[in-house]
Amino acid sequence: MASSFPDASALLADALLRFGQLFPEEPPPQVAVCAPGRVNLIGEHTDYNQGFVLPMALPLVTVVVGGPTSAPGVTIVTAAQDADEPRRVELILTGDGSSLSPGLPRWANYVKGVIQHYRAPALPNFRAVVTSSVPLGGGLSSSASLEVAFYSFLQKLKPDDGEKLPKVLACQQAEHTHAGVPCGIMDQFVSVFGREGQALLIDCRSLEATPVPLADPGLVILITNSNVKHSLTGSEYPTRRRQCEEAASALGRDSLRDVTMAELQEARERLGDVTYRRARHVVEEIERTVQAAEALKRGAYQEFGRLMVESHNSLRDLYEVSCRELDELVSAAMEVEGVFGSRMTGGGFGGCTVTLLQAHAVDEAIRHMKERYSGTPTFYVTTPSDGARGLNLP
Ligand code: GAF
Repeated sequence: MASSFPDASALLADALLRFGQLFPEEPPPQVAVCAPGRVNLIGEHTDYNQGFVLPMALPLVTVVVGGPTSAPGVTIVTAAQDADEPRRVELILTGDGSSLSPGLPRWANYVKGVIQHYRAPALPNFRAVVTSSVPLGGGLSSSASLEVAFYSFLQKLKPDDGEKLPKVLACQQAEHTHAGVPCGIMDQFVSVFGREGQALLIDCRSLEATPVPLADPGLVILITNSNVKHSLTGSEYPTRRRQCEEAASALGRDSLRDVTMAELQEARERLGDVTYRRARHVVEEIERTVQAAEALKRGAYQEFGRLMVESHNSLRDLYEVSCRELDELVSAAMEVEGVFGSRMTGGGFGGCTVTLLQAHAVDEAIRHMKERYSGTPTFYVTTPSDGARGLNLP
């Protein structure tokens, strides 16, 4: 059986209850917002190379409730599972801004970063409670969902111009400056712009997105959490990014988006084996992503699935960001009849796989993956969902 997870209204009810218990002196929350995590269907490690990605927003969301206060300072409490301690932080918005510097607990860094990069200054003091159904460190962008949800919360407290792209960029900046991850634009983008029933083909150079309909009742998008925790703050993600930049610069280009396989082959010796393999993954993955989006538009699921598996193999062998557990889950999924394709999703080194399959094959796929996997997986049957939004208060 796939896991059931609370929807946005169940999370909202929980957050409101907690708010009342934590802040009995305050009036009930006047603001409630949510922002989704994402799963990337294909186009991995291409966003910071100005390439294409094809993610969709998830029904797994982070919810923030709260409101302005006449009391001093800002207090934020998280009820998100697995958040590190302490779960309550107090911040001072006036003065030298030192309380917004990154530190511990780690979950609060995303919030501090967003406050720092929020584009309408002079926020009022506030109280807020955060809760989430996006698994932390599961490769489903729990961090982007927290950043975008919190930014959306601030927009309700002290409105900015409401423009969506600057919001995406500010949240990405928050991740760079406060979480120390030099991430691309994909996660924050789809958490803001995601649409129900659609994946988004995002051109990470022009920042234009083309919706790709994905609402076939005969088709299921199954996410499997390996429950191997991933952390992108280690050296691997920045190292991959640097290797790509070195490859592009050795070829006289701004990014690998403009490099062809013929050019790469020709420069192979000059680049050295590791840099060549990293760049080859990116150049081929960009092309695969465009082809996959076309295939999805045509309903050519077999072709899409084949490209997913090629993507996984490339991430495993050329980019070297997979791990034994993810490989096991992908192999197991591909043994089940009715499965079109499966691959690791997100930054890698643990986290989740995404599998595209016929609806009738879901139970068997879950059973088989459980049996074949050496760890304890969690399964989510998901559908493409809306991006950040306000929630109605009761
Ligand atoms: C992480 C990053 F945050 C994204 O920007 C992207 O690079 C992804 O890893 C890999 O495709 O989620």
